[in-house]
Amino acid sequence: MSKKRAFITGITGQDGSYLAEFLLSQGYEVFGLVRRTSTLNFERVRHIQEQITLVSGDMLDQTSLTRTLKDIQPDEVYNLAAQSFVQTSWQQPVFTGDVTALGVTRLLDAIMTVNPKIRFYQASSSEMFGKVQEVPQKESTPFYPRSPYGVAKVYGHWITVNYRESYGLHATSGILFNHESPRRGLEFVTRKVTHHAARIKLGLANELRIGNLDSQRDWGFAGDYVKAMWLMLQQDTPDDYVIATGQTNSVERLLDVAFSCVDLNWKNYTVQDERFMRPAEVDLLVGDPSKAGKNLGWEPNVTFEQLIQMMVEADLQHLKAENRP
Ligand code: NDP
Ligand code: GDR
Repeated sequence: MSKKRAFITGITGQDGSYLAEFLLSQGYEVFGLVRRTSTLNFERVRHIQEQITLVSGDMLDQTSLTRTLKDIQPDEVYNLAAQSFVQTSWQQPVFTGDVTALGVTRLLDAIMTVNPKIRFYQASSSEMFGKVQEVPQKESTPFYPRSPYGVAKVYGHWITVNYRESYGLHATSGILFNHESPRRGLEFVTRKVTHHAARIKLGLANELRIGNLDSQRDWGFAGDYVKAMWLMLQQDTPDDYVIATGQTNSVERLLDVAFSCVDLNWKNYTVQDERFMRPAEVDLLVGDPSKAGKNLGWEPNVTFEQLIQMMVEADLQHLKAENRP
């Protein structure tokens, strides 16, 4: 029997790299979309580059998406590409809408043109709940996005549902709460904190400038969450699922846990800085993953404390290797 083929947009990102590893372990042939850049940014997939095929294209370019699907003829498409940093979405609202919202329609349309039997996963986000209308948030909770990014993701969610209902596509929206890892971008708060805790411990920095300490997030491990994406596409009937741990922690607690890992008190090193405050904040997110537990048999394996410890240890190791004389 020939191998199943998966196409991943956003393969060079945090989730793309974990999903590619997972699909390879399931025996898939894995293809990924990459943007042309003057300097290569394949660090997260370098260790598997020989086992995957990277194809050039862009979520802004319809032709590249349709042509790629025609060439590859995938069974499953995972749309992880996005301008994914909430803060940047206020500086680049139109670009964020183009990639993160309209990009979804471009890809769905390419599927319609090439083969409507292709199964489709859309990377939706807990940021759609924004100013939350109920606690915890579940699939039926109304959306109230609080940033251009959140608004773009609401569009991506509904266009996925719309193509499913209009054309009968096997299209699924996974509403994932924050998930992190040692491969998380340095601009996101967990990695920023673990990286700085490690730098300060090693004497490479002496302060961490940070924004709102009170916001609360439901943080899980990216390696656990990519499995849920795959499980969703293995179901006979497409549906939408919340993926979360069900636990929430504040940024202040994140600081506590990360700095404790290196035996330091965060209060001695942290400075609050207006530049990291947002025009509108999402104060509290906590998801109810019970539908995913029941229908997909999915549950998270890594706790918040284990996750932060894993990230601090990885940062210490990287920094020691980088700074070895
Ligand atoms: P990253 O920011 O790490 O990765 C984003 C990926 O999208 C990168 O590979 C990036 O490529 C690619 N990309 C951006 N713009 C384009 C474009 N115009 N054309 C083609 N590719 C593009 O995000 P994550 O891995 O953390 O998240 C994956 C997806 O899941 C995103 O859609 C995100 O919004 C969503 N999500 C993430 C959550 C999280 O907590 N991590 C939670 C809920 C949803 P390049 O490397 O070239 O920049
Ligand atoms: P988020 O993640 O906006 O939830 O989006 P981020 O880590 O950027 O912020 C989480 C919370 O921490 C507060 N915060 C800071 N954030 C950053 N980045 N830097 C700081 O210095 C800082 N200080 C406090 C923020 O205000 C916020 O409340 C992530 C992304 O991965 C999205 O793509 C995804 O959809 C959602 O998670 C679910």
